[in-house]
Amino acid sequence: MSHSEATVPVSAPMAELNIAAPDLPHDALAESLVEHGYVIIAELAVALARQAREELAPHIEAAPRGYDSFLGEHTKRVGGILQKSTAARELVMHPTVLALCDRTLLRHAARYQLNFSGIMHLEPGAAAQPLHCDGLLYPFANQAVTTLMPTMWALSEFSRENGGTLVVPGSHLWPADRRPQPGEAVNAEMPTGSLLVYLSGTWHGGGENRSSRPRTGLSLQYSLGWLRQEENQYLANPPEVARDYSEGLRRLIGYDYGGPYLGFVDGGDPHSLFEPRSESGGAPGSETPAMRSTPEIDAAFEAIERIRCENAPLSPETLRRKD
Ligand SMILES: O=C(O)CCC(=O)C(=O)O
Repeated sequence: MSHSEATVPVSAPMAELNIAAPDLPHDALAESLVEHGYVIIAELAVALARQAREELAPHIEAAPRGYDSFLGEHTKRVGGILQKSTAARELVMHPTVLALCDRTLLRHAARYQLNFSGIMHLEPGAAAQPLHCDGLLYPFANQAVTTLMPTMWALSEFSRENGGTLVVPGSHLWPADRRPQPGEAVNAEMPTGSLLVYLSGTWHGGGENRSSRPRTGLSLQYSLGWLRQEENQYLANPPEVARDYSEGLRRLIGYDYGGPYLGFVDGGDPHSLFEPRSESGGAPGSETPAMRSTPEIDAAFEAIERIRCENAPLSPETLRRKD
């Protein structure tokens, strides 16, 4: 979330949305995302979305409402989702989502990580949220470098009436001083189990819930590995909790290097916390606990050298280049 906001635009009437089928090849999905600034993937994980909604229901019930127009006086928010829902642990590692992270975030970092996990539950009467770009959390004058890939899972139906997320198509390529105007935003309309994916530079916000039922979204956001995470994943998922997660999930939430050397523990891979210690005290396979050069770090440095030359907006053409 970012507080650098624009006044609320009225959404465009009957706009045509950028909706993709769940079996569209990942390259085509990624190209569509960077071309439009968002893509809706229809019914990507319906059963998991229903399970997550059920697992999270008591937490939503107990959550307080927001206290300002950004957090929403009729909006309930729940964080630390991975501890609370086993289905969310699968959604966060969904292969289609990770394939999109690979294609977008690895252009500007050697690793990516989970940045944020949160329920955004809009009750009837919720007003539209001021539009904003999530990338404005960071002090770049413009949004040329894609720092985040936010996603929103529809845990209920999303519609124009119930406050389906407002997105402004193409706004990820706007100059820094351009602000959305009335009619430029469209509501992400999608059935339960669908996924809205957008970019750090895409203007968006919660819609107005004019219906008689709540709208429930699960926001899972991914960021470049060299950035500070918005939600503190180590406190949300301390080692004694993360121990029960898969290795891939532990690494995704940050028990891993964020880039060459970034985040080391005792000079080594932070994931070694979860691995049996060798007699020398280091993780199996390492020379000593203070070892600082591994093939992984070398590979990350190589990636950084390439990435340094590419600080430009993503486009379908840059994604097609495989170098
Ligand atoms: O609820 C939504 O649809 C989006 C909310 C959002 O963008 C935020 O709270 O930062």
